[in-house]
Amino acid sequence: MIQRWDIFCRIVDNFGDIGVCWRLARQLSQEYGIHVRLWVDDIPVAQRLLPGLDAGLPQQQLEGVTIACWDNDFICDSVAEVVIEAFACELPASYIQAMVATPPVWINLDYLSAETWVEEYHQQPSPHPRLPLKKTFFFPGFTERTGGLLREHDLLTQRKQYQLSLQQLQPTTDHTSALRVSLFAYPQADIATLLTGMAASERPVQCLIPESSLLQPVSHFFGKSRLCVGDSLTQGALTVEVLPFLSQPDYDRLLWSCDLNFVRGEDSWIRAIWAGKPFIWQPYLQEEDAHIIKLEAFLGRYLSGLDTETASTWSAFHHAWAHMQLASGDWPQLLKILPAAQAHTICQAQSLAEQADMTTQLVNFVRNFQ
Ligand code: TRH
Repeated sequence: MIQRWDIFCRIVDNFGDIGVCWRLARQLSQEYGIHVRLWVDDIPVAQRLLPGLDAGLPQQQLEGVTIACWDNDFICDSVAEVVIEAFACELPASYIQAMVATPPVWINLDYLSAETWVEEYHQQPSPHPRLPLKKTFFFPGFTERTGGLLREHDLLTQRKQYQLSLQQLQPTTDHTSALRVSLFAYPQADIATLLTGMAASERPVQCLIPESSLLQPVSHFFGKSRLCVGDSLTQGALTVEVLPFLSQPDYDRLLWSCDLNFVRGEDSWIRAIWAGKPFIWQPYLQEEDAHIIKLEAFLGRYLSGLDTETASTWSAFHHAWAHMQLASGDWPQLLKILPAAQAHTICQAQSLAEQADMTTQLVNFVRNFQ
C-alpha cells in the first residue's frame, strides 16, 4: 500500500528549514513512491529554492510532491499515515485533534548535530500530555546510532561523473590557474579579512557568491553601494563573481566544481561533505555559544585521522570564521593545507556514505513502528 506522509515546515529564518524538508519530501516521493504533502508556512521564502511555486495557489504539485500553504486558516481535511513535525514546528491544533481517531506515526525531525548526546535522544518517544498520542524524536547524525544524513541514493555517483567530466574538460590545473571558491555565509562573517587575504594570494582566486544577504558586506568591501547578479569585481589576485541564487541541484554542482567551499547552517554543510571538497562550515549562530559547541563536536569527529598540522590549521580557521574574526595569516595558512584536506574529504564522504541515509532510516523506522 502506498503511504501518505504529511510534512509540516515552519520557516523560522533563512533557507535551512525548507531546504531540508524539500529534500526529504522529494526523496520520499522519488525513491520510495510515497505520497507526500509538504505544508509550508512561508511560500515566498520557499520560492527562492523552488522558483516554480505559484504563491497564489493553496496547493500545487512539484516534482511529485504536493506543496500546501500552511496559513492561519488551516483546515484539516485528512490525516496522513505518517506525520513529520519538522524542527519542533508545532502542528496545527485541529490536526493534532484529528490524529486521535487514527493515530499516525508522528515524528519530530530534529536539527543535525554531531554532539554525543544525540545518540541517547534519537528515537525517544514522547507521550502527548492530554491525548492518547505519542511522538518520536528523530535525530539526524553522523553515527550508526543516529538517524543518519540526508543523501539521495545516487548522489555520490552523480558527483563522481560530474567531476570526471570537468577533469576531461580541463585536464591540468596548477598554481597559476585560479583557485575556485564558493562562498555562502552569514553576513556577520569576517568577509573583509577573508577577501583581503584572497586579494593578496600568490595564486589567483575566483570567488563565486550566490545572491544572498552576504552581498551587502561584499559590496562594502569593494566600495559599492550594491552588487547585482552577473557582477564581476577584481582586486589583486581576487575576482568575485555574483551568481543568482541557484536551484539545489545547481548549487550541488557548484560545490562539486570548486576547490574550496564556504557553507553554513545545516543543509549546505552536508552538501559540502558529500561534495568531497575541502570546506569551511559556519554554524548557525545560537545563544550562549551553542553553535561553537556544535562546531567542536563536528570537528572532533570529522578531522580525526588527519595529520596534526592539517587538523589544527583547518580547525583554527573554522573557529576564527565562526567567531567572525579572522587573522591576516589565516587564509595563507589554509591554502597550505588544502591538498591534505582534499584527500581527507574524499575519504570522509565515502565513509559517511556507508551509513544508511536519513530518508531510508525514516522509512525503515516507520515500517518497524509499533
Ligand atoms: O539558510 P541557512 O542558514 O539555514 C539555517 C540553518 O539550517 C539553521 O540550522 C537553521 O536553524 C536556520 O536556517 C533556521 O543554511 P542551510 O541550512 O545551508 O540552508 C540553505 C539552503 O539553501 C540549502 O538547502 C542549500 C540551498 N541553497 C540553494 O539551493 N541555492 C543557493 O544558491 C544557495 C547558496 C543555497
